[in-house]
Amino acid sequence: MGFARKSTLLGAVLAAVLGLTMAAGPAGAAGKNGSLESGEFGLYYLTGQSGWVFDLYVSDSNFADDNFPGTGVSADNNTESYRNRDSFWWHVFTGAGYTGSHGCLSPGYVGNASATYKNTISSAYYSSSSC
Ligand SMILES: [Ca+2]
Ligand SMILES: [Ca+2]
Repeated sequence: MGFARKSTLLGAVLAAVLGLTMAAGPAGAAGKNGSLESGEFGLYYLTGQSGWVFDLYVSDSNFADDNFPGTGVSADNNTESYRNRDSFWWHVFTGAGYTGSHGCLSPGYVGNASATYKNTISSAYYSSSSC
C-alpha cells in the first residue's frame, strides 16, 4: 500500500484545472461501496459495464482479499469491463503487486476488457500519466 490517499487539495486543483463541476468534491466518493461515483474507477463483473461493480477510489495492490461489494464473489480475476470516472489514469495488472501484463485506462474511458485482461486483473493503481 505505497500510495497515499488522494488529497482533497490535489482534487480541488485538478477540478479547477479541468473545469469540472464537482460540487461535492472528491469527498463525495466512497470506494468499494458498489456504486461507481465521480473520482472512482469501476471494474465490472460482466461486459458492457453490467453486473456488480468493484469501485476503486484508491489503488489496490491485491484484489484477492476483495469481493464485489455486498456479495461473496471475489473481485480477483473476475472482471470483464471498465468505466473510469476518475480524472486520473488507471493502470491495471494481471498479477498482484502490480505485476504481469500492464494496461492503462484513460480518464473517462468506458469499454470491455481485451482477451488479455478479461477475468485476469488482480491489482490496479491510479496515476497522472499513461503506461
Ligand atoms: Ca463508490
Ligand atoms: Ca485488496
